[in-house]
Amino acid sequence: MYKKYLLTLGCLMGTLSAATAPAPYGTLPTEQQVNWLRMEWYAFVHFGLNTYTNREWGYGDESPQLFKPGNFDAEAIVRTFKGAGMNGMIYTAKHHDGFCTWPTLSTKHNITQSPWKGGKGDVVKEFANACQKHNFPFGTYLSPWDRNCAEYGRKGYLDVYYKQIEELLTQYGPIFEIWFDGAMGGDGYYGGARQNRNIGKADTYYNYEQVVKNIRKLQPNCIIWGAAQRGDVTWGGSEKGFVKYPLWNVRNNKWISLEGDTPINGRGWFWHPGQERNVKSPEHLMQVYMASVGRGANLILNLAPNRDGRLDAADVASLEAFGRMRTRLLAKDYALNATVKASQVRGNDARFAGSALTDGDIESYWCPEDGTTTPSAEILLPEPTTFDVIRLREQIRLGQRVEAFQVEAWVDGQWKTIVAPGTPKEVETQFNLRGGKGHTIGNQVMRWLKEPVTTDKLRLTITRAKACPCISEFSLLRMPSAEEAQNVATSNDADKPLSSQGWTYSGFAANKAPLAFDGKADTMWSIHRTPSHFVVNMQQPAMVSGISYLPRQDGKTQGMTSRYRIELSMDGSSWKTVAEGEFGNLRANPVEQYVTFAPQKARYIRFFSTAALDGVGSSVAEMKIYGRPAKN
Ligand code: FUL
Repeated sequence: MYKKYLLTLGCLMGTLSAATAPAPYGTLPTEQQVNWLRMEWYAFVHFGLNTYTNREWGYGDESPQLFKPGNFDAEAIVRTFKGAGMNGMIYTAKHHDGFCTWPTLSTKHNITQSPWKGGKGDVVKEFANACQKHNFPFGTYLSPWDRNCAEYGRKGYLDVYYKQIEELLTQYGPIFEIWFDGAMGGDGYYGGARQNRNIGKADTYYNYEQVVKNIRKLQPNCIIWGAAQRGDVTWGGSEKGFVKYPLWNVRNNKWISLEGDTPINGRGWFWHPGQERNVKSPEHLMQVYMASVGRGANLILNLAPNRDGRLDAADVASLEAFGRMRTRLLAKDYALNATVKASQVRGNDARFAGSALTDGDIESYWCPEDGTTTPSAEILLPEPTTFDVIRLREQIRLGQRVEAFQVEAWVDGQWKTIVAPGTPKEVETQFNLRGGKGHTIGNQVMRWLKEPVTTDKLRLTITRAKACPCISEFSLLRMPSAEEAQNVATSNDADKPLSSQGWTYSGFAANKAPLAFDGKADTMWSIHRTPSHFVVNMQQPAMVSGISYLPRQDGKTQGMTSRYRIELSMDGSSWKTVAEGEFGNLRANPVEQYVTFAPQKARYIRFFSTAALDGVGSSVAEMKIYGRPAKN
């Protein structure tokens, strides 16, 4: 009785006491870096003159006449990527050979000189448009090294290069990532000089400090790859796709995350005749995934269109089979909703309780008191469960903290170590995948056990950390075979519109708000007022990741919402702004518009129409809210 009383008191104090959140530790990621890490994997597309010359690096003297992809279909390519569950694509707008695949004004060596579409084509635009249409992030690769340009290695080239950066970042909508490759200097055509050119230090020659500043101005959300370590992310260290583990995002006091890169085809980054013999198997791709994403990096996987402008069937088959395996792997977390008994909870505050580990919400986290760096938590499953992959996440917004962890399973009446804590010397390189040790966590780490384990009780112990750990997820997954995954439908989670059944609305002209969610383009929410807003109460919380907006379709532009702000809330009273901006080019092209943001848990969405075309008003013909259902 006394014990029970104490327990109740404890719980009461737990809910009443409001512990302060831990102070951030060390260098933190930017919001853009956090969002980027959550993209996990996306496609690389190498496509240009090398596609026609059977080369990986063009010399710079190739004739633009070679470029004629008769059946190029950017949308088909984007659909393939998206269908496989990829979360974006990056296209080589210019590779080292200097051929610009868009009608740039910076050099004559560009697409207008090719026979494709009578010199009126623009590959960058076709990819960018297809991506926008499918709500698929688009990025670009612009080789700093240019073996065609006569001025390369001299000051004159910089004007050319900066102009190219500016064109790509101002004419093609949002660019989620831009690559500044490290390969540079050496021999090349250089306008006919056919010389060796040495640029000295790339950082100095290209003036990356200034380049980065300019990009931040043009597209503040764009992730910068490379740029002599001045960017946001950098090379994972091998073109096989793996990154080294343990993985620390902070180096030299800067947060720079890693991206593992590899082509799906063993022949190289560009398309080569006969390459169907070299396609990597879905199982191999899973190893790549586990050794990149599974170690806390992102993965960029290259698929090269062929001379026709299409992806090879063999590459696509392997991509899709791997995509199904990945979807199946992530589809079920066997620890979801499991009870958690933590050794310590910060201020006994429910906000920092162990249950955050298994609540499916990547923002909430379990955290002990300051000064406690080796806490543990028992995870109690409702029944014996079999799994072979363990995934952990840290709340990286508070900094990367964990150096080593251990996982034990209760088997045959005793604790058995299934992930042993790593020591700093045991660095994982290559693909030594199964049975790996527990080192860093970061955004996420997946450990693939030597063999499946069956248990109903586990214990997670953080064995070394730089500050009190903030762990947001503990998941148990099961690795499928390619056969098991055969019939799995893949899709991009973030891409599913939530059903509007049962939703209620408030705000301005609330009685008309349902018309924005009725699937009918010819009915709309509208009001003679700017700014204005409506609130959607979804009744159930969801991890919300974006919206789509269809402007009024009746041919009128008056009161057409052209600027927006989106806020989310769990309780309908405290709100967080997740996106604001402009819906561009509506007058000429009032097509469906998409806004995406990092998934966040919300029950209420408040949509503000903050500006309108042609006078006062606010209107929405149709809106969809994207995300996936979440727990209360
Ligand atoms: C390297 C380049 O030299 C390769 O050709 C390829 O583009 C790869 C992704 O990056 O540094």
